[in-house]
Amino acid sequence: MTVCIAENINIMSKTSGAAIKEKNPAPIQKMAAALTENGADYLDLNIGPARKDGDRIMEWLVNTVRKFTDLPLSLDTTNQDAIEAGLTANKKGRSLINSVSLQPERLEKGLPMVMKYKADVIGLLWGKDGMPRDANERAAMAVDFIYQANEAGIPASSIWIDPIITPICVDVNQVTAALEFMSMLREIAPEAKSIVGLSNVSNGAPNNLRHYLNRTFMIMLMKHGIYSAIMDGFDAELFKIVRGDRPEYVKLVHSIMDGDEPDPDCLEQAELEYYKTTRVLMGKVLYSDSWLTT
Ligand code: THG
Repeated sequence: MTVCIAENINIMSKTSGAAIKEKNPAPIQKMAAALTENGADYLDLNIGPARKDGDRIMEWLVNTVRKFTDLPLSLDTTNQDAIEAGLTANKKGRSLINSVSLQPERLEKGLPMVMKYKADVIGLLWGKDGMPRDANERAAMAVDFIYQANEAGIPASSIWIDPIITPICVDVNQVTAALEFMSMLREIAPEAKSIVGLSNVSNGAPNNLRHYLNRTFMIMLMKHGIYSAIMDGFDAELFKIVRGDRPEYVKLVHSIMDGDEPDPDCLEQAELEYYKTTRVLMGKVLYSDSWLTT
């Protein structure tokens, strides 16, 4: 069962983002309680780059949610001082550092923090030259990250590899490459965990259609044994999929991935939506905002 990390407490979000900026605890605490109730396994606390006062913002945010949930926290920022402030504030709870990339200065500062605070770490496959171009580059970077982390004393089981998911409307080949890499990771490093930012795949798609892409992509990742996903913690249907309550759709999507070509005329409405969306995410049909209706 996939570990669900709620993405919703987030500097970009209308409600929680404004509350973080104003240091207004009530909306965030309400959200933390609701996400916990919904069954989230972790809360991602995303304060963005937070170049100014990042440490104080993260410390405040950790203390704010801590009063309302016992869930482990994913500390999401590129500001490493803010990560450390979050780790310190969350000393009694479990923390996941989101994230350490393969850029040398990130590794140098990030890996010792993992050891010092006995945290887990997301290994973001972003290197000196930016994003990996295909599945093989992702594999090489994953091996490199795990090797360097092991050298620093971090066991593979504390490493969560993130292949970087990018929007389907930008480049379907990057989506299929990330999926292909997922199937490779289990062989390269069976003990390492995996993680994706699920909603990235639907960034740029019309808001009312995003969940079709997110849910279908989740099922596709499950075929390759995805360990965890940063996802919309308010999407009840997505939780049902992840918790094993939608076996019929999982079976359908996985069979299409295996090469089955069901007759669309024999599918009911929900099945048809999964069918069309799977074909788009596999690159069999070109993405357009009207992919569900054409
Ligand atoms: N990998 C890792 N960390 C990550 C990502 C990743 N952190 C950030 C991101 N990607 C995952 N989190 C989000 C959070 C929100 C959205 C997408 C991904 C999102 N939000 C709506 C939007 O921007 O339109 C707005 C929501 C709102 O207003 O509440 O799409 O890949 N390691």
